[in-house]
Formats: sequence, structure tokens, C-alpha cells
Amino acid sequence: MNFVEQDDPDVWAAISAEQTRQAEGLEMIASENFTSPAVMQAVGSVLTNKYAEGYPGHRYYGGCEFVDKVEDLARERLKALYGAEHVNVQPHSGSQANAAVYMTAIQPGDTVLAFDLAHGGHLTHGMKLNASGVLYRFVHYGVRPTDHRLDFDQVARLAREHKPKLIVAGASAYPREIPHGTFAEIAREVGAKLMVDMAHYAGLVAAGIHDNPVPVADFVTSTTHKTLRGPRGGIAMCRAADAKSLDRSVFPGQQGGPLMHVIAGKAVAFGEALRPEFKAYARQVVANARALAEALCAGGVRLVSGGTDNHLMLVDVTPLAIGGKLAEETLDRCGITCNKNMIPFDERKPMDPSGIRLGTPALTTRGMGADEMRRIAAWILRALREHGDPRAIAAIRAAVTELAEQFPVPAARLGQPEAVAG
Ligand code: DSN
Repeated sequence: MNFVEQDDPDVWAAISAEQTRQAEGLEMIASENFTSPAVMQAVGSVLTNKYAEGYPGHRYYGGCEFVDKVEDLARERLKALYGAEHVNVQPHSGSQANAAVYMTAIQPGDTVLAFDLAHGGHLTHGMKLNASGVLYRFVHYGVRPTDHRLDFDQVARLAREHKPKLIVAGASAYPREIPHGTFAEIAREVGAKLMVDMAHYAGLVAAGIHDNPVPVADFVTSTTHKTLRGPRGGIAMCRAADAKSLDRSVFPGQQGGPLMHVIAGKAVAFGEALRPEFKAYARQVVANARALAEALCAGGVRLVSGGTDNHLMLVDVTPLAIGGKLAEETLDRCGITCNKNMIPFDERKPMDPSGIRLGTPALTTRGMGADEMRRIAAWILRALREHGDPRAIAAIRAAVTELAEQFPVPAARLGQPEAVAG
């Protein structure tokens, strides 16, 4: 029985269309992924009915014995995944995890040093319209103009000059590995705490192929739905000494009742990430990104920093006489989904920047490898060059659909009659 289809055909029509879009297209937004059917089933479970304000063993509601078990499983698995002393799995999102750490580590008005949004940072790292930028005084570091790598001379200089209480590392559009130890040394020198937001590369850290910030950072936050391939949500980790304070900042500081169905999905995803198959998956994500980056470079576009070490790349499309906005729209017409993105020192505007951001986590989950990446690179280059030719776009779209059909989305049919019956 498909209850949504039967009870609410309007909502089902939209869900069903989205299901088809995901199945027939190529998802290259670097922050997106496909969860396993098990994660999706946990998120769609009866746990959505339960209130559980508080923490396992200390709740403000009765009937929490089973959700306590779920949250404990999530916490223990997360600790094992990263070697953390203390974890909090309740943040509804990465933004709330970050806000909770700010609330724990600093006071309103304090100075924070973080990565510039225009160079690859994140809204919650002090963008002036975000609560972080309203409540705290952010100063920003960037990348070097010469090679687009993090400018640690600038980080150290700004840290000595502004004496921040907190330094934030981590990015949402930086294609290179982040050396957390270098940030930790600078933080130690100026007496700042260090927070690492590893949302984008958390799956690579879990697999042991990206530097783990947990041993050197005071606080580590992440989302759970990007390379980590769990449900949409957030997590925060810290040393034992800050545990009580961090927990208080998440609840009641930032949130009320935790989303226990999502915490169940997190527990399932952390269990999956602890298995050897996840390491193989993460290695393939990086290998695919390299293959895609090399093929794109060979085809005439410029990559920020010249390539990638992780799951994403920033492509300057302007050498092909196209801007980021039209590039995103053109690829959308081909069934390839990505986002326009500023590149460091961009002279164009955020709504029509010079670049697009491409990532391989979702395509790798579908089982695609380096050969598929090279084919996709060729389609992207052709689409960007021939964006004015409807026949070229139609031919690419047909090829995209044919490839997508060969690599099914893991949970695409969950919720459809046959899957529920099965
Ligand atoms: N919006 C996410 C991204 O696309 O990187 C970050 O939160």
C-alpha cells in the first residue's frame, strides 16, 4: 500500500517526480548523496512520533526506553568512528551543531577567525546575515592567489593581530585536504580554541583517507548527509571536559525535542560507515573526483588549485565563454545537477559567478567508476561549449538517462507499492 499516493495524490505526484529526477539524472552537487534503504527506512519509522527532550537516561518524557537505546547506539558508533571522547547526535543540522559550539566556546561579541565564504567557507562561519555573523565578530582568512591553497601565513598573521577566542577550520567548497594540525598550532600559539566543521569530508575522515581533526580540535562538527551518507542532520563532538557544556548548548540551548527517527537513521549510517565496504566507497569517491578533474582540465576548463584531493572540484567555466549561472542551467537541461559557485578572487557576482562546483559522492554510491567520470566530463564540456544548440543538449540528455539507468539509486523505489509489500 502506498499511503501517500492514496491519501494525498498531490504530495505523491511531487515525490514521485523527484524520485524520477534522481533516478534518471546525474547528481553532482558535492554536498548530496543517496542514503541506503536501511537509513531511509529508519528515518521513515515510528520514531517520528516520539518526544524525548533530554538525553538517554535523563528525559523530560516517559516511554523513552527504546529511543534511549537508539540514541546510545548512535553515540557509541559515532565515538568509535572518529575516536571522540564525547559526541552529541541531536543537532537537527550542521548549522545548529555550529551554533551550539559557538554557544559553548565563546560569548556574543567575541572574535572568531574563520574561512571566507567567497573562498570556500560556509554561511555559519560568520556570514553577516547569518546568526553567527550577527552574534560574534568574525574575521576571515582565505586562500593564496597563486595556488588557491589555504594561506596559513595569513591565518597566523590575523590570529596574532585579532587574538580570536575561537578559530574555525573547515569548508564547503575547498578541493584540497585540510591540515588540521597547522590550525591547532596557530590556535595554541594565540590561546584560541579550535573548531573544525568537517561536514563536507566527514565520510573521507571516517574512512581514514582525510586527516582526522578529532585528536587536535577542541570541537568538531559535521552534517551527516554528505560524504558520510547518512540522513539529513548534524553532530557535534568534543573532549570530555566540555561534554556537559556542549550538551547544554544543543538542548536546551539551541533545540527542543530531538528528531529520534533521524537519530535512528544516523545510528544506521554510522554502523555502515564502520564497515570495510565504506572505506572502499570513500576511496572510490576520491578516485572518481581525480578522474573527473583530469578529464575536465584536459578539455580546456580551469580548476581552482589545479585539481582535487577530495570529493569535489571548483571549475572555472569562463575559459569556455560561459558564466556559472548559464553553466548550471545548461547542465540541468542535460540532467546533470550541480551548483554555480564563486571561485576565489571572483570578479563576477554570487548569482552569476565564474564557477560551478562538482562532486562525486552521489554518483559513486550508484556504483560509477573512473570510466563513467570520463564520459560525464566529455558531456559536461560539450554541453558548456554547445549550450545554444538544442540538438546537442537533447543528445547529451539522452546519453545521461541511458547511463543513469545502468546504475540504479539504492533506495529509489522505497515507499513504492512493491517495496513496501516486499
Ligand atoms: N549547503 C551545503 C553545501 O552545499 O555545501 C553546505 O551546508
